[in-house]
Amino acid sequence: MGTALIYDEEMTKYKLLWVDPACKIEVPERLTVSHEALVATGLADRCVSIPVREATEADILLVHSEEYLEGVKKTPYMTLEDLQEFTLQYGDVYFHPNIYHCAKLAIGASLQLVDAVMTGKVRNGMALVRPPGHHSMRSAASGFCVFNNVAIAAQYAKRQYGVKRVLIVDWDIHHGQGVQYCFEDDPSVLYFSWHRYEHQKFWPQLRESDFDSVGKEKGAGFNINVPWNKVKMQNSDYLSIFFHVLLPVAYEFSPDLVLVCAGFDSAIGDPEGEMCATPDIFAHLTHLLMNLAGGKVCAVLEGGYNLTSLPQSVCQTVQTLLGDPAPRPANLESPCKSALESLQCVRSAHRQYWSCLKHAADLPTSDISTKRIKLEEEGEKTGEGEEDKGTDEKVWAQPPKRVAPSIRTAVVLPDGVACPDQCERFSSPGDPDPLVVSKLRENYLKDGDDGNALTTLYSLTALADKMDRNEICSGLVLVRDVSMAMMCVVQHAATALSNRVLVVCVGDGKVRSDCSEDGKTLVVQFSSKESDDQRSKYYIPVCLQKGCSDVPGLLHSISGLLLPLGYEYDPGLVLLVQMPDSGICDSVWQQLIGLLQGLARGHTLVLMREDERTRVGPTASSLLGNAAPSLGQLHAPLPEDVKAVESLRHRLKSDWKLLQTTAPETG
Ligand code: X5A
Ligand code: ZN
Repeated sequence: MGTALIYDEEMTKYKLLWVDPACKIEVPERLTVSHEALVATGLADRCVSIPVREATEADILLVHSEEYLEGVKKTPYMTLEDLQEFTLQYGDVYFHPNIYHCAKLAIGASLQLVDAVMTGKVRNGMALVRPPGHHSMRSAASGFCVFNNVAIAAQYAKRQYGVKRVLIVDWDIHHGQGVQYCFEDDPSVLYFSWHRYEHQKFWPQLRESDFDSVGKEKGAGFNINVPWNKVKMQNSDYLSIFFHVLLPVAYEFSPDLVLVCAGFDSAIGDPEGEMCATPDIFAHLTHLLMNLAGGKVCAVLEGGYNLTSLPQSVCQTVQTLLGDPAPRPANLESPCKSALESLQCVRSAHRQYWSCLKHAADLPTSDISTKRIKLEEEGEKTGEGEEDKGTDEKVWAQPPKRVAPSIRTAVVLPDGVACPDQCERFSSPGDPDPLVVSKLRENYLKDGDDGNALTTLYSLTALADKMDRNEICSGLVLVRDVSMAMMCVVQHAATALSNRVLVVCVGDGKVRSDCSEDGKTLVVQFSSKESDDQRSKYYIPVCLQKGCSDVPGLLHSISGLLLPLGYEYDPGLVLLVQMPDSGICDSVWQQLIGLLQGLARGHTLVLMREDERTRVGPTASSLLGNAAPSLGQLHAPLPEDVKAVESLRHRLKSDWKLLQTTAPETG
């Protein structure tokens, strides 16, 4: 199953014909440089190329009014003066004799993408379009947008394919007010947008772009606005919104389709956004969405005006859609104070609608309006008193080439267990190193163990070495005694591996917590047993009431705890261990594998007990990069579990900054 790329040069064939400083950045080159970068990197060739089509009037009328359509329809025949006058009724937009044609192609491209994904022709894809769409409203053009491509795509998916729930993720740096207005009272479409806001001083300067516009009537809770009140937000600010708002809510919502308003004016160097997130962040934003909706992700270009960061960001997005491991999320800093304030406000505004936020201890319930006033006052004295978000550095390194190892997934399986398609059976090359063998025999083997057990352990360490050296991406090893094999890898990591190892342990069982004091390994264990070991920064036991069998509880701790820890720790290898009788079901297990592959360039090594043969298929499939099956709508996690996660976050947030969900108190 591939990735669709939908593009047509025709959409470069309109431009601004008069002087308008507000519109001069929206140029045809935006599209040509993006497409050329995809071609030059070989990514375009790896995609399934699908032709655009012209939207029909019926398509357009899914979102727009007849009067508005009739107006736009006349623009191809207008004189320059008429076009200018027509333009004047709208804000920050221009018309051109060919823009109506291009606008129909932009919708058509988005609908072709939805068709290809919904019919299973491809798994996911991206449409490179002009004009963008998310600002346009039922009866108005706005912000370079003529028709609302993504809003129409969502309505189309509901009509044409009976899609019940659509998630729209708008990571463009502007608020897609057109999308918000379209679905405000509609609970079947969850709209998420972050946007430069600066206490309503930034375009489009709308009161309703703030965090307290949560949707109306039946749609209350299904509109999520994250206002950025400062510029220069960084990777960690973006990620913390994903971990602590978008992902938990998205999993609870359980979309059948994910549409992305993929604007890249949220990247560094953009003259509109003035943010500092680097192009590689889009690999992670994309990756984190790719296990929702069974992997059905459709990205549609919106903004992006820096002709260097735009193509880089587009390439990161498409390469991730293609399944290549994301680059390491290196050097994440603490989210800034202003971002944490926004995060806290959004969580607070939505806690009554989403059970994943309901029991959060850090959230006030009713004083949102007070909070808003307080923030507004602070906004008056622009920028003073708070930390300065660094220098004006707008230089960034080009993301390094993402080279995937030639072997994606290697397996070490007992005799008689078939190797899943596309995996490689791994056997340690050459003669075993006698020193390593004797150490293994001494430390890990019991008296009754045979030569097989030794060979398996030896293969395990050899596989870890190969992954450490980026020769193999991911691995699966079935062993007799998982605890022992885990300790064997941990020890090996301490002495022989060059990279930090994140150990994720699913299920009960004693894990030696003294193994990780030096920070070479970070151990997170999910179990039903309270641990007496509550002190260490590098051993984190997560106790869930029903252990790993409770889906919402486990998922809640994955997005709110494991992912932020993992991203900040930035391991070179993830060791995922399934303890006997962990109680975890296949679909959550697959979600966990999928999400963890955003770390360590996808270097995930899974350990399971040798009698877990029925899990080999699903596990291998996830390691190979296939999307995990959807979990369905989630019920509320147990209050005790939410509280347990909250208190762990509280204990650890001074050591691990991405766990913060509130702004530090100031006097
Ligand atoms: C799609 C998009 C931006 C409009 C900015 C107007 N529009 N000042 O990024
Ligand atoms: Zn934008």
